[in-house]
Amino acid sequence: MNTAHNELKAFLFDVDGTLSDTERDGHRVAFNQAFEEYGLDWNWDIDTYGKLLAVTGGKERMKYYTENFMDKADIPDNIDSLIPELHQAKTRHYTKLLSSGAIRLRPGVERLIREARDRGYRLAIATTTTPANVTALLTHTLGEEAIDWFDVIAAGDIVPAKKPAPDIYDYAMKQMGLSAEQCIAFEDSENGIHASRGAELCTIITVNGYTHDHDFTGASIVLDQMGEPGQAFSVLYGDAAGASYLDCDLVSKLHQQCMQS
Ligand code: XBP
Ligand code: MG
Repeated sequence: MNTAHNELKAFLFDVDGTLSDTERDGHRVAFNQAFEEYGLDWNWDIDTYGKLLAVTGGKERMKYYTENFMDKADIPDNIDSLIPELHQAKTRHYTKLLSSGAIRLRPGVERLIREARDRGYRLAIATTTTPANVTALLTHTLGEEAIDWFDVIAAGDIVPAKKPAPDIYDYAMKQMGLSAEQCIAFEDSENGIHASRGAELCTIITVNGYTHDHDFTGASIVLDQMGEPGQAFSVLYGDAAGASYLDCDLVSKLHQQCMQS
């Protein structure tokens, strides 16, 4: 039974991999465009990028690449000043890609967000990516007005410790004046669920091509997608109570179960 203290009030969404499959054909492509612009012969193929996703944050990912995938002798001397420059270029390429409309939302995301709004749930974003990327994605998929649907867009360097640290979720909840019991998180990756569970949030997972083998211990449910009427999700872990797509009723049921466990 819900009390005011643990009544579900807000949906907190991760962005990359959860709202949209941005990594392989979005961020990866933009990184490679930035490398080319700067005359570097670095090229992140699809498999290599999967390994690099172990580290969240674009600047952090580039540093990790130089330290773990390159010969020391090949690392440019000015790497510490080069990475922020490369990252600015990458953000420019990425937001341009989004403005072309090439990156869409995953199935069920727009429907769930609209239903949540209609039913009075509050919305927030908790992501590692740069704020400009979130704005561009929301604007080019849901429209300009969608930015205002979210109480908080917690993103990028606003907290120093990125996912898997829980800080970005803690920040978003603090801004909203809500406790973890009053929120539920939507994630797609192991780093993501570490962050959300670390912030004591019940968590719904939708996996993608890069994350289907991740460890999602602690998830309320693991799905292949949110699904739509007529486009059923597959349940990889958990109990969907007979539903074939994720709607607010199922989110609320999963939250209640999680509160009782
Ligand atoms: C997202 C990320 C980000 C993006 C790149 O992780 O790891 O680093 O790939 O974004 P999550 P920036 O979905 O767990 O938040 O280049 O803007 O940092
Ligand atoms: Mg993610």
